[in-house]
Amino acid sequence: MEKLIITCAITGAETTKEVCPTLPITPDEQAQAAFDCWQAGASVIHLHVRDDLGKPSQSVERFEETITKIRSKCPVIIQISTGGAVGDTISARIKPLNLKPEMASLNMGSINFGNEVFQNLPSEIESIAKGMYEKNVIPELEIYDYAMLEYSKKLIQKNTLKPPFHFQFVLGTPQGMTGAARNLTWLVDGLPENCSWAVAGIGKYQLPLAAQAITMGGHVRVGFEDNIYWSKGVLAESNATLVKRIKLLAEMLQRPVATVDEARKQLGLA
Ligand code: KMH
Ligand code: ZN
Repeated sequence: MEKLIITCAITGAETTKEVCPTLPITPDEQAQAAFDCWQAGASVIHLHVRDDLGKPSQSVERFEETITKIRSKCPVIIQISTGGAVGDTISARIKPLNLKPEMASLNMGSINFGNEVFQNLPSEIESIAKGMYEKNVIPELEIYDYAMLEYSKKLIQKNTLKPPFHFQFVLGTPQGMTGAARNLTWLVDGLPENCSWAVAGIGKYQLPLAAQAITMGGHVRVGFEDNIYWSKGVLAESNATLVKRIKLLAEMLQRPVATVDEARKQLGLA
């Protein structure tokens, strides 16, 4: 098995300070959180930013400021979000790609999200992918259900998606596939050859899916974007504590954790 890559999605677009008082939202808070997560064992930071009011934003300037601050503290791989928040226009969502981050998320289909639709039309997906490759940004393919995996494989066949292929299964969103163990097994069985994969379990699914991925050879995403709890009804102190727990779990299961350089190599970024 490859060494375990731990990603932390430190902020997201939906989590609020009201429900999670230690949520990092300013560039300084996010840089400190990224540093703490890196020290705890994370090699990738999945990044959304917020405006001065704490609202989700795709502002290039805010991304630039935050990335510069993270960079000054630690060498983590920064993966920016092109998903943004539900309702953001595609043009707003792709603007931060101009900063040419090492990686960015690429959402492979539409899904109900609360009472709204997180819309990703095929033409939009293909054009975002094209824009990423032009800027040498490696996509992480965000998969919320099996159809999105099948669609990704069609795009691989068409050469619209090019290697390296890294999939992220996001399981347990309210209207998406649940984080039942069999769902992850089924998705992994359907992967194309020569790819890597990770799982982001939402809420109560974060920990069990992480354990499953560690034993199946996948990688793991944790963080306040997906889950704010340490255990039922008990808030996690910080993103870093969630990362640390995965590192401990991996050590107990005898799966070595990747450094940033090792993660970069495994993901084909170098
Ligand atoms: N905020 C969600 C609607 C991504 O980062 O690419 C989408 C999301 C996925 O968070
Ligand atoms: Zn995200």
